[in-house]
Amino acid sequence: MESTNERAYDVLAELLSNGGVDVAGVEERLRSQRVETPSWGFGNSGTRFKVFPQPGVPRDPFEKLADAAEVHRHTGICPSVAIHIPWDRVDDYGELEQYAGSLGLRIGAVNPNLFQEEDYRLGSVCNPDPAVRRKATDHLIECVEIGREVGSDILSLWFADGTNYAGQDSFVERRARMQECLAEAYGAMPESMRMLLEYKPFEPAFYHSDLSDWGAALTMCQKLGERAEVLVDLGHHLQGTNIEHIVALLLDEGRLGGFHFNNRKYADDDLIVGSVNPFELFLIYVELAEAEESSRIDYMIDQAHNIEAKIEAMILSVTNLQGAYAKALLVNRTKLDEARRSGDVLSAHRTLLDAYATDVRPLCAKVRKDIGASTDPVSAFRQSGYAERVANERAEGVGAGWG
Ligand code: LRH
Ligand code: MN
Repeated sequence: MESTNERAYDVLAELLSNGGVDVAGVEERLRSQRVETPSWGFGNSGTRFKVFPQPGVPRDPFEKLADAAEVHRHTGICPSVAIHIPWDRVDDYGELEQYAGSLGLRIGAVNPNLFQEEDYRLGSVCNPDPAVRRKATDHLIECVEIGREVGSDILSLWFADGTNYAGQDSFVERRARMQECLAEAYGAMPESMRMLLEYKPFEPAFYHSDLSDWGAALTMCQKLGERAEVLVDLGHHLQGTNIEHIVALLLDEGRLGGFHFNNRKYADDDLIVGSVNPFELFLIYVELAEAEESSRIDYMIDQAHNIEAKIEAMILSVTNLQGAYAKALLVNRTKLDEARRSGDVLSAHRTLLDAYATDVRPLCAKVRKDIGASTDPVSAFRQSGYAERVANERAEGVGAGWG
């Protein structure tokens, strides 16, 4: 007896193929979608006002990997986990990599942390004090070594560096200091490793940030070398910024290295991706779907689940990304190109709206089933009792967090 989902899928597949969509091709790309989860998204996090600890939060990097494996089990497309150093520092990184392998995972991007030590009050790689820059560069090189040990080929860099008052320091001298430090770290990377530079307009710096926007990051990458690319964190844009345009531009420059997916209503809110502006996420995937076959892009989530259940939030985030990608793959490119060429403004716009308005849930459910994952991941996770089980197992000790 066909389930409702299966019947819904059959109706949708027929509708799409009658509309000229290569349904098998779309499903193949959905099966090969990959999203990397952040180890720190499973730990306690909050705002400057309060961190609300949650029961069952992992107490060490191994338990973070166990939770990430649960996300992969239900979604089928999250086989790698980004780590953050020192939050995920362990005595034996080989053991951590082994454990990840035993869970069907691998360690993804390695994120150094140059924003939580007193020495970095006036910056890390941009600090006026050469001794502080030396310390910061040594940490970057330490993370390159950790990358070698865990089999990672991504060094993912974000700098809190900036100033709080006009006149505090020289923009250009800080930029030269950063380039010198990053060039040394770049030189320490094995040929297989890429360096991702993540920009952010403000916070914790409130007058200027040294890597403030895509232009600052792109031009720094061009100075460093071919294996330096830009990372776009969706929360790192001023209100009114057209992020999909930036994505298209970086793709055209061949320097779009990766994403930190999340969503915001105001600033760097780190909310669940697609929870505030799902249409924007769709438009970003419309640009990616067209160009991604020619470039390697690392899709990562970077969120802080301050009040909501963390594993479920991660699973919901991944299903939102699967949905956005599926809708973007349904755009009738021939019709779009025709409308654009003939200046038919609204026909071009409605071609996107048609794809966006398609309920792709039966398609995503079928694809997840085909790759051995859950048709309805959030419900399956809730029914698994995993959250209750780990809350009991992890009752002792302290949940991991940002410090
Ligand atoms: C900075 C940022 C960066 C991380 C941190 C957890 O806002 O987006 O990517 O290192 O969050
Ligand atoms: Mn980020």
